[in-house]
Amino acid sequence: MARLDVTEVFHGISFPGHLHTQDSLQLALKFPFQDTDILIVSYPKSGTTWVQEVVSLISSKGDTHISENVPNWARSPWLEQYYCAAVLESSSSTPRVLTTHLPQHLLGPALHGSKAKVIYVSRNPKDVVVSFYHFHKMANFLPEAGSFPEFLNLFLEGKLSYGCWFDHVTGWTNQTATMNNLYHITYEELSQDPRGAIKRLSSFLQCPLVEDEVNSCVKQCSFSSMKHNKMVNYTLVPEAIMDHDKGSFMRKGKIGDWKNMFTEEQSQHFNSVFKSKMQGCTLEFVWDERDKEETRADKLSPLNNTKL
Ligand code: PPS
Repeated sequence: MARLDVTEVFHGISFPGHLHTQDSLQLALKFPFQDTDILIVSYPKSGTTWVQEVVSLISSKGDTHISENVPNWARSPWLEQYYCAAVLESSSSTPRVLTTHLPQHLLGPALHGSKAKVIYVSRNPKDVVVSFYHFHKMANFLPEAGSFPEFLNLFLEGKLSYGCWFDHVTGWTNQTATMNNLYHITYEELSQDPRGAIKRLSSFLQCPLVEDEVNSCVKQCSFSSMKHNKMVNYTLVPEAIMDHDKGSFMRKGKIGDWKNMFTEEQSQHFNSVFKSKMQGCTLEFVWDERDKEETRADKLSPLNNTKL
């Protein structure tokens, strides 16, 4: 299935036709979740692959065999992508780990009443848009990136593939009050306190780890380790689909890289759009690597107490 130039518009949101069909998207909305399922949910470029890796490692108690031998899309397929059903059929592993970029208003009904464990991953949106911009340059299944100012406007208008970041984050995180099987983890938390973040996630997944197992997870999911791991760095994807001469999937892996792309004016404009779209949202965001020293690990995530 190449369809590199095809875009599927589904409920007003654009999805790359290389990975999605109207049928696969429609099937996702009726996905029969099992109570034992683990679902990783994110807007693109928020740390999806990182959390996939952490969940694999936690589930295997720090054993790196799966991490080193099974591509991430085969161990935690995107449920809206066309190959998901085939992957699930050929795998007998429990719990099943699934991934999705779908917004809450579309996927919520399928999860209603389910005890599946849902992990929502978010990241500072300025870093998301920069990462997404660079990814558009190498991913031949996404539209042309255009200039950064053009791309930034499309992001702020919610017109990029996978829809609006603001709707995605507010839609899912608003559920934390009512869904006790939803856990919110942030890219920044994983970056600043990987050990603590892994321990908290393992406890949410009811898969407690001993110290050596935590050590192994921390090491294996570090940026340098994942950058060189073919099972997660997407170098297994053919050049025609992802052009690795134009960039790396594991690009920088940093907090605050947006400062290398945004002008002061763009940053001010972003802040004002952010303020109006996130009204009433209590999430706090880490905007800068320097916030690291000021941010205490115990202020980070679990559930509603989230500092982004
Ligand atoms: S996707 O396409 O939606 O699945 O992308 P996603 O995995 O959500 O995001 C890719 C960005 O996450 C960074 N990344 C990491 N950063 C730090 N440490 C680790 N271990 C790690 N793994 C992935 C990856 O480098 C992308 O961010 P940028 O800013 O582009 O480097």
